[in-house]
Amino acid sequence: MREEVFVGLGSNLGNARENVLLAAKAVADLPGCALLRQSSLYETSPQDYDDQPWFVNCVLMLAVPPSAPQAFLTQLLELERRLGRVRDGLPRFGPRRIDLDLLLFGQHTLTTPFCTLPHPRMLRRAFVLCPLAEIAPDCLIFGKRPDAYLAELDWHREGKKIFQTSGPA
Ligand code: PH2
Ligand code: MG
Ligand code: MG
Repeated sequence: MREEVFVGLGSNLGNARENVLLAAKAVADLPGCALLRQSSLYETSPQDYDDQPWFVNCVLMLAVPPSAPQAFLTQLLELERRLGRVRDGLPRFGPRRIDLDLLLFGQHTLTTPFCTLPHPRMLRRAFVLCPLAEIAPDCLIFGKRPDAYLAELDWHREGKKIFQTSGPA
């Protein structure tokens, strides 16, 4: 039995496309992980902190050996550091070289200071829901598909560009 896991990737510092592709490969290469699907890369308007460059975002679907979600998240955060993520002194929701967010870990729901599942902001972010709908249109989050959540948001897309009015963080 392996867990079906979704990871969101984002970058808006340096060569954002290259950062996301490199990170996707590094996540897929984690011990025991198998990459099942990788979404397209999307250019996305910044959310929650407006004064920063557009992001490149994508979502991965992986099969992961059974473990605690917290242990997998710890591996993702370690990868962020290896790939040059710096957190000190930078604003929350601000620019970053690479961001790896654990979106869904099987059917686990969890609310702890370190790890909340499903990811607490994913359901109001078109830059997560749109790539998720591309690779897993039938996945259910609290009983609803990604498209149902997208229909509740003020957003639009032009090809692989996603525009969303930034709401409250
Ligand atoms: N990540 C954030 C804050 N805002 N906006 C976009 N478009 N893409 C992101 O990945 C993103 C964001 C904090 O993690
Ligand atoms: Mg994030
Ligand atoms: Mg993050």
